[in-house]
Amino acid sequence: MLGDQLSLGLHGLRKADKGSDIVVMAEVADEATYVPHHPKKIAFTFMAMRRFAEQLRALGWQVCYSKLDDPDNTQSIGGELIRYASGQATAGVIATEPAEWRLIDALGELPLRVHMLSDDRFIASHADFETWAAGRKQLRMEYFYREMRRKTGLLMEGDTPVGGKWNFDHDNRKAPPKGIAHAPLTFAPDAEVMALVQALYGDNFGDLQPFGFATTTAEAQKAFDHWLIHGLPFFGDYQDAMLSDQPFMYHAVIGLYLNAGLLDPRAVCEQAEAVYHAGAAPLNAVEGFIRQIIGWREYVRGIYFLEGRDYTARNALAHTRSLPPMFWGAPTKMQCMDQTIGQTKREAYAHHIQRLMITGNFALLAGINPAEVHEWYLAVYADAYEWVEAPNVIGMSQFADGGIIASKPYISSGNYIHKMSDYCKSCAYRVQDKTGEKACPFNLLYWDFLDRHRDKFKGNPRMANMYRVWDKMDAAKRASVLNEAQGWLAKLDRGHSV
Ligand code: FAD
Ligand code: DLZ
Ligand code: SF4
Repeated sequence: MLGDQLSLGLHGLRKADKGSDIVVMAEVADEATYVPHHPKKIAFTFMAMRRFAEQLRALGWQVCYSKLDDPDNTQSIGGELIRYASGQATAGVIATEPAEWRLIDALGELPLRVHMLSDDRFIASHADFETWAAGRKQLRMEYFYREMRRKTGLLMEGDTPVGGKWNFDHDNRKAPPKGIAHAPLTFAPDAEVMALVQALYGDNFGDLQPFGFATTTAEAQKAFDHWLIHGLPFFGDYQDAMLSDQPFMYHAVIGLYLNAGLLDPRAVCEQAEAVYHAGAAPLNAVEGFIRQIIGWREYVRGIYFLEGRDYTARNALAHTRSLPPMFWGAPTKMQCMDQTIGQTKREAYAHHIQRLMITGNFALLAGINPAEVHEWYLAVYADAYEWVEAPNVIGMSQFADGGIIASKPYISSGNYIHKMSDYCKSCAYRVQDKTGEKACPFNLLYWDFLDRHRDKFKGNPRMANMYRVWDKMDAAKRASVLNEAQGWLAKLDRGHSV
């Protein structure tokens, strides 16, 4: 059982026999170092694995558990399976399909008989997604989502969606509120794991202390119950809003629990639906939340497996700039980037709009190599696993898949950031300046991006308006925008603090 398979209902456990099978769980350097994970993410994984192993033992399972610093640990999943198998003269391995190509391939190459079972914690199987995708020109999430609503019956009245509409996103773009209360519940960490992670991975980007994530299903459920009361009612309205020093806004902060297996996607949706039926949260909030899980989460998994192993290497816009040091905490004068990266370092968390419209938007506009962007996102968030991170980064955020997920690039000038946040108020740059020394870099880079990629996007009807505005601009102004953008990027490349 892998570190993201911590579910008592896991397919592999259901098929195993308590009397004769042994559960193998292993903390290994291979998994802890395939990217420089945030120390909070490694600590969360090891604590949750250890507590899950205890739970299994209490239920009567025999568990072979490798701690990272066990002297005999071979430091790879395959190595540990072989080591335990040789001690037991076993016939083979029962595995639940790993969520990532790298480990699927590693298990396939083992000199052991591996019986691979589907991961049926997801609502759509690989076959379901392939059937849905077959013959479609465009794989739009919205249509997939409707199928998932029908399949689960969530927020349905017979064949029709509750409230008469499938999607209430239109109501979910309110500017940030004043003062905000929701913060996730926190829990006590395991001291032994904290010391281990500090000693081995304390130099990775990210603060290990203070650590407050839930590490069992019971704790994660408590955190979620708390959010259902205090966060869900406002989740829809302020889903896209950002405020300085408010890292969580009204978001659920459950991605890490769902992805590790501590919470079940259907169950959390059913609980949110019950809150709606009890009249304690509005439909736009509850529909929005359910859509993220049975829509987006299932959809990106479908795309990851449909598109295959080379997906993470795609670079449709041929972007080659290196990821600037500010992503690893070097100072920046851009308040929006400073806030988003700062909280990422502290919390191993940023919410969706920060990931998409601040750091992602910046990387795309600046033409950063998507492979480097992908590695960064995979490393820094506690909920990051390749199957969900890569489609969001390579596809949705960087348009590096050429438009499989996004019908147009998610780009914006400073104006959008100003509308949705309070960041610009305390920034060294001026969001209203389009050119000049203090011009917001997002303003310069936005036009530079559109101009650079005109051939690619000029025919896209959803972008026609952007090009019309650009083309109407005075020629001298356009030249100075492009000139200043180049100057700004040159400073970035020279390692200046920008
Ligand atoms: P909430 O906003 O409260 O939403 C509830 C749940 O819905 C999330 O926990 C998540 O399970 C699901 N969800 C919401 N949006 C998405 C989405 N676009 N794709 C898949 N599931 C979604 N999510 C990850 O789980 N792991 C990642 O590594 C990851 N990387 C991302 C990178 C980029 C560039 C972008 C734009 C998005 C990424 N997401 C990722 C999606 C989303 O941002 C996170 O799931 C969300 O921010 C997690 O915080 P939360 O639990 O508070 O979510
Ligand atoms: C993320 C992670 C980390 C940091 N460490 C381990 C580990 O030591 N052992 C393990 O089984 N799983 C770990 N994981 C989760 C795996 O990397 C995850 O299962 C794969 O990336 C597949 O999604
Ligand atoms: Fe970000 Fe520009 Fe606003 Fe500064 S002015 S916070 S760089 S959008």
